Amino acid sequence: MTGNIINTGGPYCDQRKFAYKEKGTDTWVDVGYEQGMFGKGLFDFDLAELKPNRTYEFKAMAHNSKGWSEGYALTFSTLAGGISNKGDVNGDGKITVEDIIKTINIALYKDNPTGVELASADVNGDGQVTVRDVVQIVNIVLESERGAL
Ligand SMILES: [Ca+2]
Ligand SMILES: [Ca+2]
Repeated sequence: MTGNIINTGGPYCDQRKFAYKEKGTDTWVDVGYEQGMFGKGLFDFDLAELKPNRTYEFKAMAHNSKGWSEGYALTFSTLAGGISNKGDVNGDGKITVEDIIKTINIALYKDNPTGVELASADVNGDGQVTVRDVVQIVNIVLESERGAL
């Protein structure tokens, strides 16, 4: 999250923070609270421990002797499942023929994948899901089956 103090309205700001909430809820949670002497400029804060596959709203807030002022609320979404795992497209912890089928469907636009599924299916990391990724996942599956024999 990045906020920008554009105009302090006179005195320096002495406090600044962000507030965020899950979209559709009413309770703003304060994070990244700082005290000090702040003029104009950017400030930011890395938010951790968000739930996957949710939409959040956040706003930047700054305080001076005239009180709190806040920016427009912006929204962002978290990805489903969190971290991608190359080749494990369906996220069950194993790379199997099901992941091959899912990758083929993504490559053929027969599947409407989430961001994490897309990232997991893009095994060679070229930013798109194509037959090349399918081939790599097939090789991973074949190798793991060979190793199991
Ligand atoms: Ca899998
Ligand atoms: Ca790719």
